[in-house]
Amino acid sequence: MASPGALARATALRREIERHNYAYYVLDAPTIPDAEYDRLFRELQALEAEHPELVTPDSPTQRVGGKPLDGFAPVRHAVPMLSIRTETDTEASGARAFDARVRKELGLDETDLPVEYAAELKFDGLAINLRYEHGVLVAAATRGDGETGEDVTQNIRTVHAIPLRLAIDTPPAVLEVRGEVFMRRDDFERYNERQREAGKPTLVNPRNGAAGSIRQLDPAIAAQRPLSFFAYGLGEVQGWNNTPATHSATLDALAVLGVPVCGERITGLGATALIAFHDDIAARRDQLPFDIDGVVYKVNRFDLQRELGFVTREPRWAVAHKFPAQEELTTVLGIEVQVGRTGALTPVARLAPVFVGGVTVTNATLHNQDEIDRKDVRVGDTVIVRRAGDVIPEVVAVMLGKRPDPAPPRFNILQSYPVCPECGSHVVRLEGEAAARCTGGLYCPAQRKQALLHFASRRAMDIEGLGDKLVDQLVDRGLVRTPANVYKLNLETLAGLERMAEKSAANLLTAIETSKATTLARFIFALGIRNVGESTARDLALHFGSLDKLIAATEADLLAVRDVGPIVAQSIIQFFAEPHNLGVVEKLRAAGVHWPESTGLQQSAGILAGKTLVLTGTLPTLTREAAKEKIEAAGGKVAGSVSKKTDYVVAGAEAGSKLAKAQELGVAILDEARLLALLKPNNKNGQHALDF
Ligand code: 5U1
Repeated sequence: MASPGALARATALRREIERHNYAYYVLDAPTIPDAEYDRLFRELQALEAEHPELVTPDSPTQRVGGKPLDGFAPVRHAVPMLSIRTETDTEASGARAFDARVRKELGLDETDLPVEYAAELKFDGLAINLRYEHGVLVAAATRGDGETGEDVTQNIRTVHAIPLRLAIDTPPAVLEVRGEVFMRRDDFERYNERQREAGKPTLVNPRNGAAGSIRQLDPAIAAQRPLSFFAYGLGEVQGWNNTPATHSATLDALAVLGVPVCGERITGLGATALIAFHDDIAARRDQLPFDIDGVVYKVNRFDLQRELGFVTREPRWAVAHKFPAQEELTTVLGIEVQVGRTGALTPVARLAPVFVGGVTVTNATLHNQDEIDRKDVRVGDTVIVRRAGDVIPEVVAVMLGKRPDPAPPRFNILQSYPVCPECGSHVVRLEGEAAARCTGGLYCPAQRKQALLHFASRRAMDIEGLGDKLVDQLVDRGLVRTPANVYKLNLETLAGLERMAEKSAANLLTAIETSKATTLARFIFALGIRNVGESTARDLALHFGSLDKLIAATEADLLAVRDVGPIVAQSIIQFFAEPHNLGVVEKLRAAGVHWPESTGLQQSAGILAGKTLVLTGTLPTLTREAAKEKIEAAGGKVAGSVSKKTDYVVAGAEAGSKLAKAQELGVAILDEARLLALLKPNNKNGQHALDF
């Protein structure tokens, strides 16, 4: 038997955890760190494990999901769960028609005042009835046929936004709350991302995510799905003091009880208020954190609702005013690719025209090969296509049951597009990358603007004044096709461009001229080879010393360069394997772009291979970092302390105990000049400092 202290502690923990739950899941404003929440939760779990008699149905520990079920038990609703009439006219006239019907039924004419309405969102999820007895959630059921639903209490308990106990000291004997369980878009995306990473099945859309989770026989699975809830009405009510007289006041009262209620709602007079709400929400629909398929208008006063009554299972006092659907069915006529600014090939489904999200859609993105494989999209398939606002339409899922027989072949980007449809360069897919890419870099028209901007950027060829507005004009007017054309620009051409005064044109020409004298590292970086950033370009320049050596390098040669791995090596090889890219490089050289070349480090590469050096004291010109870089580039290793294994100690001013130790052990000692001489490229035969 639990002590009064244990009981009090369990009660206090429950209250506190539910308070944090409400702040986190309903208000979206966490009040304590996750670790602290976990600590409270674990304390309650431990208490309940020790004293099982302390477990209550409203304990937060009951949210984790119990045993799998064989099926859902039928539940007869105490008050039928009605459906709502849908106004299919998505224009303002839809709201006017509803107002006109209500006024007619209430016997109002033009001389009477406008009717007061409550307007709210039509959530895209699953309708649920929550039954609270004496403030505790005792049952939850789906709508079913309106008379009888399914008992989904176990799964509903896992929805953290739904209170297990109402926040009221003297609760009604019975309070049934009706509303919608749904999944926020960000939760849906995050969930799917995690599933993809784990190689597990993803959810088709947030609505299916919500409905599928609640109708999941294993509550433990439902518990992993991030669901939300908003209330929009009542079922059976017994013993509720001060029952509100209007719909809007009811929702306000539910919010006070801790039940989530959506803030996007208004009360207003007549059709004008309804139309304003409809248009406002339609304009912001895509910015809402969850999907809706329209708005709902309700006569606000309950006495008028009662007067209006029902037709079959639909009340006369409410209507759902739909927005254009965001998902429709259509067929895939073909699959093509679009080449993006970075050379990525995005597969696009060509669709039989379909009206969705307010426009006619004929194309939808398929993202990449992995997505095509995951959804198994094939030409001829019937697919669900989705368009939400400005978002590019996408193929959500294939209706496999409607696949033609015999089944069309799978689509493979590399097989269908071995070369880029824009420039004819080879298409490759590098290991670890989702996208297939065109290797045409500098030459590919689709990548032209991006390639030019990168080429001219400060850390590349540093052509001041060649920014995006100018690049747009130069490329759009066909004046520049590749970076080599930049060196052919003249004053007359430039001065003819928009917003280009003669002075700016002259400055740009000077910048172009100055950029011709560059370094090999900058030039390599400017080429925009995939995976070759500034520091890799520097390493490559240092290692090879000349562009021709880099162009001729094999994979093994490239792998010998510091920090170059197989992916970078492949990118470089593929870039120079493309004759178009070599052509541009040659034209740049012919235009006068030049840099000092050297024999590179690769001849002396390994001059310090296997050698361990220790740096001590202050060197006259080199920083410690610079000295370390040079030693490592020559294959040497820099250690922190001197031992018998040390090959050289490089000593500068105020060298201390390390120098003494080197002398004691007879380790060779170098100064900076000797180190540099050792590392010089013309120290061809690898003469070591000891031989000086
Ligand atoms: N917001 C909201 N959604 N919704 C759906 N209110 C609302 N009311 C409904 C339904 C089916 O039905 C009542 C009008 C009975």
